[in-house]
Amino acid sequence: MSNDLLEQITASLVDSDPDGTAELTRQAIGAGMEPMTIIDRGLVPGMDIVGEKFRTGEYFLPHLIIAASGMKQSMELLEPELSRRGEKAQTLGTAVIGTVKGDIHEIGKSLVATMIAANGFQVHDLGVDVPTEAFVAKVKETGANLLGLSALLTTTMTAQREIIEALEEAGIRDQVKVMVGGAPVSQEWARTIGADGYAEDAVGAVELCKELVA
Ligand code: B1M
Repeated sequence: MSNDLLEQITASLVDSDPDGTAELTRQAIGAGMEPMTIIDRGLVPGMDIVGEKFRTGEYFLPHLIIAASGMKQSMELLEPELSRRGEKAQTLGTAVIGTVKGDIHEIGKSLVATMIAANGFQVHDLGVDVPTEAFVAKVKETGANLLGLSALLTTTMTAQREIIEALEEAGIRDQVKVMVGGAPVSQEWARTIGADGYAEDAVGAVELCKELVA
């Protein structure tokens, strides 16, 4: 039954039925499923299939936009559930997070932000298409000990390197641990640009953040 629901959630994203995605997510929550199970085994596979169909030319930009709206509606239902599970977490530090300039992919970054917040970080989410200077200014202003940089495009991941260089120029590189992530990003890339860590997904991001500030 629960596997059926997860498969239907995946299919609703692939079939461009965002209201269906939201309704099925509501049903999955009502059935007592864990929010991360719904995300990892229902929603993310759907987004991956849509992305792959876009890559091969079977789907076009409107398909991406509609799928993203389905995922966003579902995330709005799931975020309070994720936060509730982290209610008792202690404060581990202050994190600034955003998607780098030129990049408007929001969903993965917001999921990471929600999960970090649910696990004890005070999070300042700067949104998407964030200029390099805005990251540096927010780290200075908040005294953050963690900076999360999301990039979903091969053309924008280079901004992660730029931001690390800007932190060095501003003399605050030692104050803050830098975590990078996003589909084209890898451990190797993180090492190349001098980031402190790379996380593949939101659960990995939480573990990494805890390690980095330990
Ligand atoms: Co676009 N897009 N998109 N897109 N999009 C991708 C990324 C793409 C892989 C699709 C494809 O071709 N297969 C491709 C990138 C190719 C590349 O560069 N290698 C692509 C492209 C080409 C584009 C445009 C250029 C298309 C065009 O206009 N011709 C354009 C660029 C716009 C821009 O940013 N300037 C574009 C636009 C869009 C939409 C706006 C329509 C929409 C985003 C809407 C929104 O976010 N509000 C969109 C979508 C939805 C996608 C796909 C289908 C799904 C992304 C998503 O939300 N996934 C995507 C294909 C794919 O990824 N399979 C694709 C679900 C989300 C939960 O996962 O974001 O990967 P993800 O986040 C994960 C991990 O990556 C990680 O944890 C998250 C949770 O597990 N993670 C972090 C992410 N950030 C992290 C930060 C961390 C740690 C972990 O620490 C800080």
